[in-house]
Amino acid sequence: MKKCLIFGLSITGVSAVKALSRLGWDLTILDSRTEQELEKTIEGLKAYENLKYHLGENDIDLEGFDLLLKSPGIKPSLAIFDKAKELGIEVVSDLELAYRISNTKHIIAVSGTNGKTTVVSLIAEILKTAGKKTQLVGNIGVGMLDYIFESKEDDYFVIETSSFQLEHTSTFKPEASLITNITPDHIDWHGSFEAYANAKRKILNNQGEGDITVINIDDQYLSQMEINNGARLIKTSKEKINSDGAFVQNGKIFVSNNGHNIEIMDVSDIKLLGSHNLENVLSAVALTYFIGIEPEKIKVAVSNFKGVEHRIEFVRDIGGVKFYNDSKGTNPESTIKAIEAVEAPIILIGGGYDKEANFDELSEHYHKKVYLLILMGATRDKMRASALRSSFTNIELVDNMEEAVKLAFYSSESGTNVLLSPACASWGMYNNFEERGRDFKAIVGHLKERI
Ligand code: UMA
Repeated sequence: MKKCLIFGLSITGVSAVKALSRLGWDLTILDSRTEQELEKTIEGLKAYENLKYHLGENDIDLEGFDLLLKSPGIKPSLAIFDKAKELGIEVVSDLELAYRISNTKHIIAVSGTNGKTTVVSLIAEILKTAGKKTQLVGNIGVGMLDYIFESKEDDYFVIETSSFQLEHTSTFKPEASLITNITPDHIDWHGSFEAYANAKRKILNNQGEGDITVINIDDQYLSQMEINNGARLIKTSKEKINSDGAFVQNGKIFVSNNGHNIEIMDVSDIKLLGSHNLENVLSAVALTYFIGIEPEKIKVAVSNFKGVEHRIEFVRDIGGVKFYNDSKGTNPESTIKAIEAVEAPIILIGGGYDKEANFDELSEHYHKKVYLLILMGATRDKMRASALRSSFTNIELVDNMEEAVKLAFYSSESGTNVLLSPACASWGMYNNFEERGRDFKAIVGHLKERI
């Protein structure tokens, strides 16, 4: 019987308890939160007997454990991971463990700094339209181990993978991997951009003949990345044509298969806003085409796809003032893309947890379209200082979402677009970006029309 330490008892930990109990493993749970804080979760797991809890700290005597399953959000710099290394105890992510346990042949994994959720959602829609049984799991908010026993060999697993999850993989090998783009993010967790980019690359390292690797070469880092993993390399671009890939010409999306061009659809049929979303569509189109989905099914699914919650999601129009929820804008890059996608004049609500990001490039983008910048959270002063350095001065600081939304509404007039795109994670104010987005939408929902 394997003796496993499950570190972290939230989405990942709960899904691990449920799956690994079925395998009859001996499970101990470690979490820095106290029994009282975890009361509801523990109550929900009471059917699982023989669980051992070690709560209220980040450490435990590791003697006797075979495996340490680390929840992705937990920083790898904690002392317990050094101890695990010394004792030769393997530390894995749920991504690695799910891969080892599952018997599903069709694993599609998507990584990248931005656009992952849109791309996996689109891929899943295309597969479903083509009649394939598909599970969408991972960083999108669904535990990786949730469906492994229900799934059959021919089912498709579409996995949104984060750098946190990829970092602790060793044998994970998807049949199709895709990287959307790589720009600096999560430096506080990984320690450096290089370490972050290397974690993302792990998605394709074990691939080989018979597999496909899809990359977006409109991204500067990816366009220069050397890939020699033996898989078929598919490149997508809004401009450049590759013999194996997807591209745009005369307002149409084409796939090129060994230099043979196949028309997929008109760009004007895409309902998603912004040129970054065109890149996302190209990625999803290329991946699904090269795993054998019919072009007609791809066209139908992409044309019907209206986007994902919390990603430049249209919320409400009050007398010509439109509200957009881009709570998933958790880094400066994605907020730049949201600013580019939404029409001016924009009132931008930003700020949140400090991931040690640099906001200077973002600040340069305010001038183009942003009329007023409303900042909250731990980064508000840092973001304000950066905006001032770029000579953008129309800035207000607030303490919470309600103040931010009300101030935005009172400062707006018909034609203004109010955009929540924080450029930061939600922690410190919320448990996750979904909660932040829902709070924004609820507050916007309660605003009264002006007379
Ligand atoms: N904990 C400790 N000690 C610590 C830190 C945390 O014990 O030092 C405990 C917490 O008390 C809590 C648990 O660990 O009980 C939290 O674990 P977690 O942060 O890994 O959260 P999960 O709920 O398991 O969700 C994770 C992903 N979260 C993160 O990577 C931060 C979810 O991605 C993912 O959907 C889920 O697994 C299923 O795969 C969220 C995310 O924010 C959406 N991702 C980042 C992003 O998109 O930018 C990477």
